[in-house]
Amino acid sequence: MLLSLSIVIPAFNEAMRIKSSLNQIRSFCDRAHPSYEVIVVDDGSSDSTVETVLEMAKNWKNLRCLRLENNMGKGYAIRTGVLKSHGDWILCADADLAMPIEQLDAFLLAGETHQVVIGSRFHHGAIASKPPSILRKVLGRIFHAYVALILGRGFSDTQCGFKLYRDQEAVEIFKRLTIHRFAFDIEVLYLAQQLGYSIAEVPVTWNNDSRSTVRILPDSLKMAVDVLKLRFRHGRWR
Ligand SMILES: Nc1nc2c(ncn2[C@@H]2O[C@H](COP(=O)(O)OP(=O)(O)O)[C@@H](O)[C@H]2O)c(=O)[nH]1
Ligand SMILES: [Mg+2]
Repeated sequence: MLLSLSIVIPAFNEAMRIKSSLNQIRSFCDRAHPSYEVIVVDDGSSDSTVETVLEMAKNWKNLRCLRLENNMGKGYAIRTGVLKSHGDWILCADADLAMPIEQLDAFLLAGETHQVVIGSRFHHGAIASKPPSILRKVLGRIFHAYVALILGRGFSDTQCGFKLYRDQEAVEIFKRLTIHRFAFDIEVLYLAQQLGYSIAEVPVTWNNDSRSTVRILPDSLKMAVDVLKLRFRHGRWR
């Protein structure tokens, strides 16, 4: 099967981490899925993310770099990449590639029967080969409990940065997206449900990267407010 795959990577000040992630993607895709494109969406970085990606693109025709003038948020960056992608399948992955790319094949398999496939770090069978710090673990649990309280127990992990979509369904979801920062993942799941798509949760193996771009206090507060907005707009999970 000739598979056409787009990998969308949102990147905000990722000059230090993105090269190694892109190299891993390149060696895997060249071998396993040669019909692919990688779209890095620079989210108004102030470091040398763009230069790093453009340098790699010089001898890698599958790599493209889209640039947002100002920092718009992870959700907006992904939306930009998804709406510019050409693949039949779209994988959205974080720049640190905490979920190794080799798991893509399990996601594609689940994609044969579901339109949206989301990674889960907390589903039975998930493995943290490099576990997060206690602080990140506690904050993750608090956020998960908060989402369950406000929206109901819909999904085991809404925030995993590894999600696969079929192309048309991804466009339908992302063109409706209104939440542009980290809580966008939750709106994606609402939209997928409303559009009648089936969603698979696939346990992932993940290596926590302690270098996060997330600013714990301001980003968490913004997320909490956005979850409330979604609750009042759409009600609880179905
Ligand atoms: N913090 C932050 N990350 C962004 C933004 N826009 C895009 N991103 C990307 O979103 C992803 C977040 O992943 P990461 O920093 O590893 O977060 P964590 O794994 O939840 O700690 C990375 O690929 C970032 O580069 C933004 O405005 N803020
Ligand atoms: Mg990360």
